[in-house]
Amino acid sequence: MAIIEFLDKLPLLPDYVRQSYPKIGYAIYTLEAIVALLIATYLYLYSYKEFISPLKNLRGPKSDNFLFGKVPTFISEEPQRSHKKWILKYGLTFKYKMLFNFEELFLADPIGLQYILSNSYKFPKPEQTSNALLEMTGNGVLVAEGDIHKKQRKLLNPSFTPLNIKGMFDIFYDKSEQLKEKWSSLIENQDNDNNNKEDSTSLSSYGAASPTPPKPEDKIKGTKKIDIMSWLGKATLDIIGLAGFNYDFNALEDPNNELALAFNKMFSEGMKITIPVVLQAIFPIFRIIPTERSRVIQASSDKTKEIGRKLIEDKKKVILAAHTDGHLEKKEDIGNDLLSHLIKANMASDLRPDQRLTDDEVLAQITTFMLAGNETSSTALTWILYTLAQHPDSQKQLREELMTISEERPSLDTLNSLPYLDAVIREVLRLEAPAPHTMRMALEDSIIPLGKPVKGKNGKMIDSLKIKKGTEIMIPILSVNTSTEIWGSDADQYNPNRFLGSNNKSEKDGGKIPNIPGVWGNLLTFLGGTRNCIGFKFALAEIKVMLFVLLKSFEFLELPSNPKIERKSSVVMRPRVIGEEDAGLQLPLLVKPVST
Ligand code: HEM
Ligand SMILES: *[C@@H]1O[C@H](CO)[C@@H](O)[C@H](O)[C@H]1NC(C)=O
Ligand SMILES: *[C@@H]1O[C@H](CO)[C@@H](O)[C@H](O)[C@H]1NC(C)=O
Ligand SMILES: CC(=O)N[C@H]1CO[C@H](CO)[C@@H](O)[C@@H]1O
Repeated sequence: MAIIEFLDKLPLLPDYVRQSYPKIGYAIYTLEAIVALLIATYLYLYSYKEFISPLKNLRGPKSDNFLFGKVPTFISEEPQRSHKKWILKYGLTFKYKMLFNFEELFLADPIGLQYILSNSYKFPKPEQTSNALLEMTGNGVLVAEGDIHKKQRKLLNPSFTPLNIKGMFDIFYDKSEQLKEKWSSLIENQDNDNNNKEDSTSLSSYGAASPTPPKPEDKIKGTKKIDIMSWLGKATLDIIGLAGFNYDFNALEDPNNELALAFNKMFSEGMKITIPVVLQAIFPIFRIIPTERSRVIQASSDKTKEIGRKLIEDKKKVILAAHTDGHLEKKEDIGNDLLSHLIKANMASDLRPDQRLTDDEVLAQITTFMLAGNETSSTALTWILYTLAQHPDSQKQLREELMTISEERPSLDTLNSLPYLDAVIREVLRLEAPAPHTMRMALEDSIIPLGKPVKGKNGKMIDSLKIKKGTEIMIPILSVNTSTEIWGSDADQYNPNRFLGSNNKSEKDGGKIPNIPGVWGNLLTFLGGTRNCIGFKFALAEIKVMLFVLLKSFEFLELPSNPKIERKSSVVMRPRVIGEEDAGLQLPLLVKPVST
């Protein structure tokens, strides 16, 4: 039973499989024989693949074992930490193995990345990634490839113009102010600390300040321990709902919104990695077997679609009504949300039928906005406030800059004219990129140019890399953001001044900001090239408004009990308190009204 014992040690094996061994009985022995044969074949192919790999000459860390490659290492420590070690050892480009010996190319080389990102249709997302996304969002702009993507991007781009983003400003302010009111009343109302002890995950604690009560030393008069992450998440969900498709989740008040519940269920189920999921990813034939996961996803996605279709129908009616009156161009008539702009663009009379999106494609954009625009923004804001709590001087300097603005609701242009606000956001998004990495796959054999050649196994320098069709490429957004090879010796340090006037830039670099092929601020945070983040100006505007409102009202301090925060990386990288894992993802800070 050696193999079974081995399987038993696998972290991924669900309990119900373990419990069913005795029942399976002698069939196991037959199975063992088959498995042994498979392993022999596998080992043979393993050495064969190794032998013919065009990446043969590229160096990289040794596998942890022949079945799982480097996966155990990535499970046991933050991948960024391993990446960093290996960059020091092998340079910006190397390879390692993942599950079942699949080779992955690690590419942090700016020139190489530039090449991949500007030829994005030749380097699509790997099939497992796009299948998982397809299941959740449908064929929206995050998933579509080639001409379909081009068509969608073209129709969506006008939704994100600065003019249209300005039209969403009231939503940003309304929700930021609503959040501010919530926090103010939590701080005033100190008595409810004991109410949220019972069950941290139940809906009854939905409006609680934090999932775990404050320790005695964290109870300081006039302040409150607040889990900023969940609260910011409610605000960003409300914002993407209203600004995205004129739908009020009202998450700041209401835990029971049906669309939010359906989507959350779909998302958490979709992100689970279980044996059937892994098998289905590797052997597509297994996809015909229905799993609990696909059932849950299907049910939630039906619900999501039903609500989305209704939104689209209503919107179309409004537009058609306005159109017969000859008012189509008047934007008051159709609403200022992303979906309205899209539907309007899609109904324009000068489009050929093949240039239009189908109703299903329009629908897919709604779920795409929910997926791409909620957690990313809330995570970004969470890390920004956390970093400011760790750097009180920087927080003070930023607050002083914001206080120079006397208007209650300054415009986008006014907010964009504040250099320190911009520098702080850039610096935190550099160090804490909400999406820490992404994957691509070569659609055909390709040659990738390298800006910083790396030494091959044969001792010669490699300045361009031949890769085979199907090679998977890891784009380590965060490691590029924080590589000392790229940013200089203070790459790990929070130093917003590196983005400011010449006196204040990173000394080691002599004030030089490196040339990274990102769409924004020389950072890869929003990626770059033809498939950059379409929402990046939206996100920055939203973040600036929220910070403006919140920092003028509150001071953010680390808790005196000084809990250790760790980073959990799935699709986005989010915080958790060590020792309070049961409470889920959270980031508690001490929030204190600004004394005036
Ligand atoms: C700080 C917040 C955000 C960050 C860090 C971020 C980051 C990213 C990244 C890294 C990608 C590339 C993903 C990949 O191709 O592998 C991306 C794509 C995308 N983002 Fe964002 N995003 C943010 C906010 C938003 C918001 C608010 C929206 C919508 C309103 C949005 C919509 C999208 C869409 C639709 C794509 C797919 C674009 C395409 O493939 O053509 N994002 N984002
Ligand atoms: C939105 O983001 C927040 C915070 O990250 C998360 O708790 C919430 O479940 C998300 N909601 C949806 C519907 O995606
Ligand atoms: C440079 O940094 C210092 C303190 O870090 C600050 O007082 C000063 O205003 C900054 N200069 C510029 C040009 O932003
Ligand atoms: C969030 C995160 O993983 N940050 C890392 C950024 O990179 C530096 C150095 O490369 C690490 O020290 C941080 O932990």
